Amino acid sequence: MNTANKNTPLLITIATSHYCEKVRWALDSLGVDYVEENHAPPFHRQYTSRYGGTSVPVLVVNDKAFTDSQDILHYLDTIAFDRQLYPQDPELRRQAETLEKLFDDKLGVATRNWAYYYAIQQPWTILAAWSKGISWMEKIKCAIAFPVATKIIKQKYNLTPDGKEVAVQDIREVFTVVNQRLNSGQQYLVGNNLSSADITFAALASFVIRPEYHPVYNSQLSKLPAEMVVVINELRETPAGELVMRMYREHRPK
Ligand SMILES: N[C@@H](CCC(=O)N[C@@H](CS)C(=O)NCC(=O)O)C(=O)O
Repeated sequence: MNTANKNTPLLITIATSHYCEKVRWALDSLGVDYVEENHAPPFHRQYTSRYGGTSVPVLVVNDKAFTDSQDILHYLDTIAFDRQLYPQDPELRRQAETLEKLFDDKLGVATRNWAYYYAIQQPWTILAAWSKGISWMEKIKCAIAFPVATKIIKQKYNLTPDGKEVAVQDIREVFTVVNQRLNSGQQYLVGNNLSSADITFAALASFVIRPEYHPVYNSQLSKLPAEMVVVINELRETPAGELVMRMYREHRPK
């Protein structure tokens, strides 16, 4: 629950959401103080709708609210002093924003659908994930609504074997784009510094890489279904997968 004073930015999240991890990482990397308020789907909507949003993350700062992760990063970049999320050079900035959009629109959707496809087959896992950080009252409501909520999510995200195959295909396509950008040994996706593109890629790919130092997910694969482990191991071996692991190791503040 929000206990900070009213000037402290409030980040409304579902704890396990990778779009929320993207914004959390940006806030942490800029050293911005904030309070995170976790909710479970579909109850998050009760809180996001107050600010005109449907999905999480939502960032509320004084009388302003930002309801999309890229808008949040743009805003944070305007208040940052010594570090930037976007390159100063206009052409590099354009490249970072274009990559971020591709990751938001294609990679984040695909990795979520892929991870949900397996998680939904283990109801206790998903209930535990949704319950992270939420109040006792919401935990009870979440348990009661769980059968209906999972049914809705199955339909909304097309959590079928075919839907999962489409998701894997989309993930591989985005990884190919990233592998091509890294083919001359670049350390970062754009220019010579960490940018929104690296943070977004690493956060949104974290379901399929399971890097060490992730604040929510464990990097151990032993409890995951064998089919997931095959894909994770394949992607970890790629330059893009190595980038995700290195970004978490070197740039994800505790
Ligand atoms: N384009 C949005 C996507 C955010 C998004 O899809 N969030 C998911 C969590 S992973 C969500 O809130 N899903 C529940 C819903 O849409 O009601 C962003 O970048 O902020």
